Amino acid sequence: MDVAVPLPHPRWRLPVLGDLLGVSPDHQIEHAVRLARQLGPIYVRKIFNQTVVFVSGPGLAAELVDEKRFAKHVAPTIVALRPLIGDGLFTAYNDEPNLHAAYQVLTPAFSQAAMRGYHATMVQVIRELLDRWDAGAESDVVSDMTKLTLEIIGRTGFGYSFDSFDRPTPHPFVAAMIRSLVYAQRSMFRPPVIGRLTGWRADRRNRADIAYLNAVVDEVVRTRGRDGDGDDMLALMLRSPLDEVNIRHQIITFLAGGHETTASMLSFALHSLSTHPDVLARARAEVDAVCGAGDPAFEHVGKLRYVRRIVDESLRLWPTAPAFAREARADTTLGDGLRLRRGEWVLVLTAALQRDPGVWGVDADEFNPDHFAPEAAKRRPKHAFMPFGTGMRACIGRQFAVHEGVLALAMLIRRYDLRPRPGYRLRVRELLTLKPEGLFLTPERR
Ligand code: MNH
Repeated sequence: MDVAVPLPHPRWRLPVLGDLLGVSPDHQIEHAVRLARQLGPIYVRKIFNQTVVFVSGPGLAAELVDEKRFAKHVAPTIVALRPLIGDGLFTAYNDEPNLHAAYQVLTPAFSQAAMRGYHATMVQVIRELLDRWDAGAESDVVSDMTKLTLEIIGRTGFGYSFDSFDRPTPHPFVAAMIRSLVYAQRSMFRPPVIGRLTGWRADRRNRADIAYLNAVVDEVVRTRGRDGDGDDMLALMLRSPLDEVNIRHQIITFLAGGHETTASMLSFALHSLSTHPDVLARARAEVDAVCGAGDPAFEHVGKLRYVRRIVDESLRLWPTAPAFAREARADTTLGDGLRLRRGEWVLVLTAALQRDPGVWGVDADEFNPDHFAPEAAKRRPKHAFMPFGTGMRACIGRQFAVHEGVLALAMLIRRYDLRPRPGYRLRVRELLTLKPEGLFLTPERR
């Protein structure tokens, strides 16, 4: 990488550790966002021997979304997941043959028609959560949203129930998955040699977790039978030319990617609704007007415009996948001075981009769904909001997550007021994705 104009960087830079000193692996994103505020729309950091460029300005972002010049980069954080999910959709390299084979097979599972097919199952699962919440006990929100979204992806995509609501805490699949995500994340912040010596215990644990995750997947497939019918994600894959190992990778990718980010999104949204009863009241009035008394129908979901703004606003403030990487397709210059050779890459820090006061106004840090009112959206640069990434390899599950999110919020706020714990202040945890920490709400029937 060649910098014509020197880029801003943090003040203390040490050999070996680079700029990493004093930053816990659990607060990398928070730290990166703070640096963006201090240093501006592009800055550079040294992380061990790796130079990473962080971009958070809408002008530079607009260049980076140009698919003729840039493509997804499978960044080190994603490479770290390859022992678990190999050439699955999320972790595949752009030129891997199975990537294109998987698109052919799986794209139909994410069409509007497919969403229509999943709708009744989503409603059914959400009703099971309502049954639990009707008891009126305080909810451990992240735990409950994790049960909800894992159950939804399990049943819609794979015809498989994790019996989530009959368990005190989410299925052990979730714990094993989170441990292996954390392991992958931490493995990046281990100093090269010392890390290898001190990490053997974690390595062993991780091998056991991967074996367990694979066993769960095999159970999901066995439950179906090799030539099972139906047209869910599993059926499409089992009838396809994708090989067994790749199908395994895809199943873990969809079970993990399909629930974790969405659960966090819903948790942040419920937190904001609990602290903004006016927003909740307005959304509830919309749900009453659009859906009437019965279960929301498929067609209703697209009409819940204000609830949709709540989902978008949550993803703006807390993009649960807070960054993505873009690599140069050919030698090029980014902005007015960063020369990138083919294959060199930069990180788009969505978490900072989406709070840029120059774009979002003086209340950029405030929860206000009217940031997504149509007039406001028209005035804003297009690439200031990218919670699902961009281009060819943007999130395939976007419509799925939005449909599920709007539907779940609608059914919850229609029925309950949300009482926060007195004095709770939002704390954000980073476990590959962002999620609220210590969030408890008491649902009260309206
Ligand atoms: Mn999802 C890619 C965010 C829900 C499955 N997802 C991405 C990317 C982002 C993202 C950002 C792009 C990463 C990159 O460029 O490196 N995803 C989200 C968020 C939510 C979400 C914020 C919920 C909210 N994702 C879902 C759901 C599923 C899913 C639900 C599946 C059911 N996501 C994927 C897959 C990819 C992906 C698979 C990889 C797609 C590809 O590379 O072609």
